[in-house]
Amino acid sequence: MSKPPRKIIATSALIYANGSVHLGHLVEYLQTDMWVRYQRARGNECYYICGNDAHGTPIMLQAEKHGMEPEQFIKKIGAEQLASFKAFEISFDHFSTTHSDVNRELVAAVYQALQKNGDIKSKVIKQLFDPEKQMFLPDRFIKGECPKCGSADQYGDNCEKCGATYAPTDLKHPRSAISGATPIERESEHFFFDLPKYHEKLAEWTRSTGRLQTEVANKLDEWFDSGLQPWDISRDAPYFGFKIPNTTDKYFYVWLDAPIGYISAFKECCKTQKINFEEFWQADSQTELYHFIGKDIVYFHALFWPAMLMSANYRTPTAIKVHGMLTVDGQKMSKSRGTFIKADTYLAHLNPEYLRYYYAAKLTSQPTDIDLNLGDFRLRVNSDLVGKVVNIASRCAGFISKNFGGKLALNFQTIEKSPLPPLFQRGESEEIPPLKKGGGGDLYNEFATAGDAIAEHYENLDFARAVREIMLLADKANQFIDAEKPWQLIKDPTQHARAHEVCTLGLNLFRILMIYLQPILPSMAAKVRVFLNDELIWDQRDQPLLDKVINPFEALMQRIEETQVIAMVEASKTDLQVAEADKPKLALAPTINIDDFQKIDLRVAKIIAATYVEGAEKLLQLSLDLGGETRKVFSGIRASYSPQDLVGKLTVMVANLAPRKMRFGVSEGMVLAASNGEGIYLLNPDSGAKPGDRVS
Ligand code: 2FM
Ligand code: ZN
Repeated sequence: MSKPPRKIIATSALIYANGSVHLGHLVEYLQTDMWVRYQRARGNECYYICGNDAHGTPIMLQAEKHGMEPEQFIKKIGAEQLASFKAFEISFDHFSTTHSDVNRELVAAVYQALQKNGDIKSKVIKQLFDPEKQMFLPDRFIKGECPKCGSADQYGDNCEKCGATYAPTDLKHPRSAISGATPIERESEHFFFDLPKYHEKLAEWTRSTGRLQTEVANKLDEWFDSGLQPWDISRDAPYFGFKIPNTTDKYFYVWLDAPIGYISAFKECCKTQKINFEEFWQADSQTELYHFIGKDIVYFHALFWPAMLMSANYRTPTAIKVHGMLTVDGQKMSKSRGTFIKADTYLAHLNPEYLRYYYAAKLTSQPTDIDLNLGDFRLRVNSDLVGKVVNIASRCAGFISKNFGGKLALNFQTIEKSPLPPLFQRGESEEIPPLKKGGGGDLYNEFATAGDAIAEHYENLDFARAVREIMLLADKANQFIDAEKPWQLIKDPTQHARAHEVCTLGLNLFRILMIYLQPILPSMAAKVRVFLNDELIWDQRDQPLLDKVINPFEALMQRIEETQVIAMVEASKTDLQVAEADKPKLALAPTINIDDFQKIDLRVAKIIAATYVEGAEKLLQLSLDLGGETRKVFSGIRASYSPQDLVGKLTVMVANLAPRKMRFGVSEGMVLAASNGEGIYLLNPDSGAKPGDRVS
């Protein structure tokens, strides 16, 4: 007896409603979509639930900049985002927004439950306030000098140069990134969720089987070890969000209402699809819930969220599936290099299924970063999809339509090495006979049985392995056609029957490959369904198509030309210019005089060695030749540079900075680099400068 269908909800992280979908978002959304499509193909009841994350200060400010009310702004952005996702064939069952009535109600209900449990405490805290803009400033909207290393222009929560983390009130010479005003400290009452109360339960939860990838669970242990802190869940007006019941000017912090958005989006979906909501969300639910997220938001999903669900007596996620970040050509996406590619820019130049395939070929079950190498992308898609998979069909289809009236053969009999009873002879009420050894039947059988391993790889999110297996099969199908040479058989009238069977088997092998590839390539699969007059059902892969009329073959996929990729990169650079024109001017630091400046001894330095620093995600250690003297300096440039790229380069350093003791050793100076949120760029003197030269 076959197992009853599993009941599953899968979600991707709700996208902030203030920007366009880009190729980074698509790693996660495509991963989720391919997994969901696989589940559906296996007959499971799987709902893909998503929406946008509409609240918070950045969205409020962005709406203001566009002269719109936030409600109007998020609607416009939400519609654009949904259109981009749809164009990439992402098959949401429902796409909602956290700014919905259903969510407002549910957030209030959850909050009430937390309060009832005694999990909400209030406390007066000090925060930086922008006296000009009349608002409290989130950490990201405060800039100033790093309290540890003195680097200018650092955010309120951490320093990109030395990697230190701190409170915004620790910044030296802080200023508001919104108005440029010097912020003042102000007190305000905030509400806190008692996260430490859930320490034990969460530690057990995160370590239970299958819940988290090992690497993620290990990272969580670090947080458990350093002690969980009460979580600040309120924000003061002005704020775009839901007002906290029984307060006049307090709002829920966006990260409280965002994950509850998963539940409310599902609730909306239940209305239209007649699903039993309680069955999926009650505390003892037997259904499955999976959140697909990036590694940057693990803290929220694996700690705050389950704790909130425990407190409010809802079920917790079955597992959290964490993926790595996207790099393009080995580096963080960069607007200036044209590798910060928006979904719509990509779509103007390339077929979405190319990217679906390439990501699938790279995605594993591990939260490691994945690289979109644009050269490899083109070669791989051309070679695998066009050169291998589509090639099988195009080599066989023509003969079937020209020579056999578009009808597939009755069996693969003549392909057998010895005279054997017909295989797969399809009679009205006949059972399909068992497959025989040593011929076409064997090959068919091998393709059909490979589905079990491929299924397991899909289930485990090891898409790269599934793709590898599928391509090995595609190679075998092509070798079979190479060996049989139907183009020669067809010239010899005594070999016509054999040519018919070879092409029939070729197309049947192609059909199995497309059954396997369908979660990755839904639109190509739709064309194949029409071509083969077949529904491409996973569980029918062991029943070949025989003695059946198929339709004329039409092109399934074009090769990628290099010019298309170049055009996409160029167009992405233009996107940048438009975005730059839209940016507010940077608020400058207070004026200094020449004497202040001359206190800084800037020197040309040559990088003679560069190494990773164990345990420091952002740092590299550089050895610098200062013209007769060597300095060792830690620099927060790891996100943008690999050690091997740096050795031999000239740069500029602050040579008279007092040595600073850091967690990893002493830093004897600082190198100069520009940073703009998407990358860090070391300064290089023009050619001719020598180590030790003074910069003034
Ligand atoms: O990090 C982000 O992009 C968030 N908007 C994800 C929210 S996921 C969920 F909690 F809503
Ligand atoms: Zn610093």
